[in-house]
Amino acid sequence: MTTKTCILVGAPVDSGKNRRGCLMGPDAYRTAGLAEALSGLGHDVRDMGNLTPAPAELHPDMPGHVFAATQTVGWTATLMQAGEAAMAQGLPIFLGGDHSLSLGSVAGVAAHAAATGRPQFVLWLDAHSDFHTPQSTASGNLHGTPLGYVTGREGFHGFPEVRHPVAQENICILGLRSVDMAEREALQQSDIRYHDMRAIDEQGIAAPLAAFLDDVAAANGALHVSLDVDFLDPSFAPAVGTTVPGGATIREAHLVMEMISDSGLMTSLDLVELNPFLDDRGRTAQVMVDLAASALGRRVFDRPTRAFS
Ligand code: 5AB
Ligand code: MN
Ligand code: MN
Ligand code: MN
Repeated sequence: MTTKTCILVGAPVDSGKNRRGCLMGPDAYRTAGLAEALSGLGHDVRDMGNLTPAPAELHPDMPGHVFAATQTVGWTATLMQAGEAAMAQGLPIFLGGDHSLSLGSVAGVAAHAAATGRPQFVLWLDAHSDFHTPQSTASGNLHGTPLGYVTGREGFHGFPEVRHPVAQENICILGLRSVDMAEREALQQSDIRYHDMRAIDEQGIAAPLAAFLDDVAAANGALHVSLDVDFLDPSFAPAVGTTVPGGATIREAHLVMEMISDSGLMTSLDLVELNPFLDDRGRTAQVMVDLAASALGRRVFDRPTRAFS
């Protein structure tokens, strides 16, 4: 695979839900050796350090049950700008931080794609669909809203305008096993493609992913991959606030990343929802670093293995 310039963008966002700890995520990835793993694969790695949220104000129409909206508005403005700028320099890897960081990261990379005349595609690896609006969320946690925001759903009062919404048909969600009723209705009426864990059990994970990657390639699209820790089964990735049993196995997750790498299509990546406060001797941080390495070319063999004769 070709060598990339990987831009590490530290985004210690912790405002997307009220359980604290995701702010330690960027440093946990650094401690687990993300930069060294990627430079060991031949990539040029630049660590931009950690961002801080822009000052923001609360909009009077933001529903009162929404948690820490002002801070997430500030993060969204910061990340939108940083994401668009980083795309001009290489392949940004957003080190979360909770999933509310993707309101900004995805909107930012989509603005860059629009400026270069390419359609933006998004692969969402998650137990949840994160398609709420501030009105539909019952928990009030904005980490459940990024796909709602970047597709241009209404009700994000006070947030930066989404000038280049991602087309619903350009989004594929894999790993679903916890979808709220309001999201389920909205998703079923949308053109987003989604594959729950039952479909993956029945058909495997490679077929739906290959079909999606073919479409990205045919459209010469830019591909953003958003990896939520809870996509993975909590038995080997416990460091997340929203564990849901029955997630992707370690091999399913690596296969996804290896296929992404083989496709050569990925243009940006989020590593989100890691809560190091809940980890077990760093094992979840290490799994996420290993998965990022697989997405960027790590292989056991550099050619197909031969059968014994
Ligand atoms: B995550 C839930 N749907 O809205 C909600 O971890 C969970 O970024 C959202 O995928 C989980 O609070 C957000 C119940
Ligand atoms: Mn998520
Ligand atoms: Mn999730
Ligand atoms: Mn979560």
